[in-house]
Amino acid sequence: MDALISRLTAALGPAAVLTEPHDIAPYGEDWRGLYRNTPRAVLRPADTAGVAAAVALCAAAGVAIVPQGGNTSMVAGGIPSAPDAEIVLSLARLNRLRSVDRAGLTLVVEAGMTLRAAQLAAEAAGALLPLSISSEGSAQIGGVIATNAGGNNTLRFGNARDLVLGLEVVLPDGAIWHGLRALRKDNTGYALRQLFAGSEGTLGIITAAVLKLSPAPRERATCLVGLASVAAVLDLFARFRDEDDAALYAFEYISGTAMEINLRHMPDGRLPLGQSAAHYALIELATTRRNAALRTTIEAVLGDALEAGLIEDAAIALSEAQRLAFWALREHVSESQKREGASIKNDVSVPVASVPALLDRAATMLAKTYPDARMAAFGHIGDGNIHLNVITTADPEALMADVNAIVADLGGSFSAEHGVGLVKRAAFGQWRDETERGVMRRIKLALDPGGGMGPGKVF
Ligand code: 2HG
Ligand code: ZN
Repeated sequence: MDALISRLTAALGPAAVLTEPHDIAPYGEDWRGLYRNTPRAVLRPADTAGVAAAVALCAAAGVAIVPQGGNTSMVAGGIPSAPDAEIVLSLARLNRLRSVDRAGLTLVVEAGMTLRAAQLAAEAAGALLPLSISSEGSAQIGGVIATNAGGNNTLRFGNARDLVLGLEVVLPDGAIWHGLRALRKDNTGYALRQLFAGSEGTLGIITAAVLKLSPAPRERATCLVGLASVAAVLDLFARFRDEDDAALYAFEYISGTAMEINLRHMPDGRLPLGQSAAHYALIELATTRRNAALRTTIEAVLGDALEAGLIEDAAIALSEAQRLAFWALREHVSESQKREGASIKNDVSVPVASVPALLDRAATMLAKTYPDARMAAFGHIGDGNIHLNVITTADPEALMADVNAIVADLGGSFSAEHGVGLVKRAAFGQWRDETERGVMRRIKLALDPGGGMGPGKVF
């Protein structure tokens, strides 16, 4: 190990190689402080050549690497899989904007740039990077793509992989794949960019990406609605979709329990409604059209819904500050749940029409089997993705298995957007059949025969 550290120091410079326990400790812990595996060392290369050199040296020495971006994974995807076994390679210093093409609506950024910084770079060019997740201030582009992050705008723009046109990737042997093509059409063999998107750092290290932008919206309108049932939430969703599908950028859900916990832990959290409700929907319309009067559209849909007895209360944001305050309520849920005490995360998806059945059946199961459980569900209901989080002292594996059985019965997925990482490996083994896992294992073996890239993740 010492010989490897010397070679890495010679290749990357001493400032890029951390070995002191207090320097490396933060890289071995997930953001909730629930999972911890100390790395053997931490590498912080400054560019793609540095990443390639580090990977080649580690591969030659037979030492495994775990790539790490903003370390915001919900499934412990960014930390080592065992104590004192792997070297963490941080992409944080690869944070440059390489180029923006306004005419082609593309952005080329390095892996360590935060999603927020990439959004701002798009905005400065008069465009929109249509990917928004609660952790965007810390999450980095490389990790966002490697985990195929979803978030709040999936129903309109898709997940991270839908925005990837090209990639630059350091392969497990240290070779660089120069795939930064900014093409809308590139039908030349296997779509390798899509293989690396969502590979969770097990097939190579993404060092830069070409992202697809959209025109910047001229207008946005946002509302928060209180409702009595999940069925009513879905009914309201259908009404907005039927009214103006193209403008429906987000349709988010917060259960009454999740909101109550949230308001208790948010320093400036305030419900902008006259009364609390059993369920809430946060809805955002946006458009590039001129004079679209989206607020009038919202008023019309909510007016009809009120008349039909579908909604209890609603508030429309009247200023940008109010719009951001509404979104802060949604984006703080995760942090509030962390403060409330370790919740068991079930990032599940079902066909959207099955969401009421999912929540009903989960509530019944929890009441019967886990008497101390509080279900604090929220999420991206417009695309069928619910964060069915449960606050309990129960055994996480047993509880996740019970939730996943309901999800599978409804034709859903045990991980909608957070990936498999370390935490969902049992579910992956249980709910993906041998044929599917076998194909993935063969791909892994073909690209990483030595198993040195992100060991212990996914499989
Ligand atoms: C969100 O939608 C994130 O806010 C976090 O995906 C979900 O904390 C969670 O379970
Ligand atoms: Zn989410």
